[in-house]
Amino acid sequence: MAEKITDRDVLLVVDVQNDFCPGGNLPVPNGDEVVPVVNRLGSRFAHVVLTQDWHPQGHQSFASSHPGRKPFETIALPYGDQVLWPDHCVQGTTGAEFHGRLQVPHAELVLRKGYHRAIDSYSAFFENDRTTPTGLSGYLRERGLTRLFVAGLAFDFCVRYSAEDAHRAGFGVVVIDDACRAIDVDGSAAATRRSLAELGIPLIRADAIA
Ligand code: VGL
Ligand code: ZN
Repeated sequence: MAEKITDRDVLLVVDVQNDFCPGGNLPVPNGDEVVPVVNRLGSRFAHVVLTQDWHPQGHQSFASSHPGRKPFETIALPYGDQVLWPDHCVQGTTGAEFHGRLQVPHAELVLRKGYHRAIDSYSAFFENDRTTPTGLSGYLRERGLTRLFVAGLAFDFCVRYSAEDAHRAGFGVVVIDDACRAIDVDGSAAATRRSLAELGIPLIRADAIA
């Protein structure tokens, strides 16, 4: 079934940044392969929003902020369990810049997230405490944008949490499978597929968008 793009739809391009691509500090396997797919898709949407992971140095989600801990271990923080990451997407660094071949000049909003030192933010809507909003739902509602097509990195973290929060906030949501790549920590990619299915969030291919 083909999904037809309307003027109330927005393409949400999640974290297509150097650090999440091969050669970066937290490379998502084949992360750069989403770039041409996103570029083609982007040109077909009137409305595009980009998110940018944007951490201060010494961010709590960095393993380096927790002596004796290593990347990809999980620790308990006041707001819940947190996977520890290599330092990545530090504000103002090359790693935090969008991939050099990403071409969506008409994107209307760049939403930065993860800038509070003590809270990570996977979702474009809420930080990982699940209560601090980013402002995105207000932005979308004020602009009359009602359905999100979600693409980018990483499928099993920021794409997943953004899609699920959008759904819970009452927006229509579609995830574009071949426009995403996963990190896959401890089965997180399969868990994401199960969770999206349980919530009834469709996972479609880019060529199913008319
Ligand atoms: C992400 C881990 C840490 C993501 C961001 O964009 O999926 N993952 N920060
Ligand atoms: Zn991050």
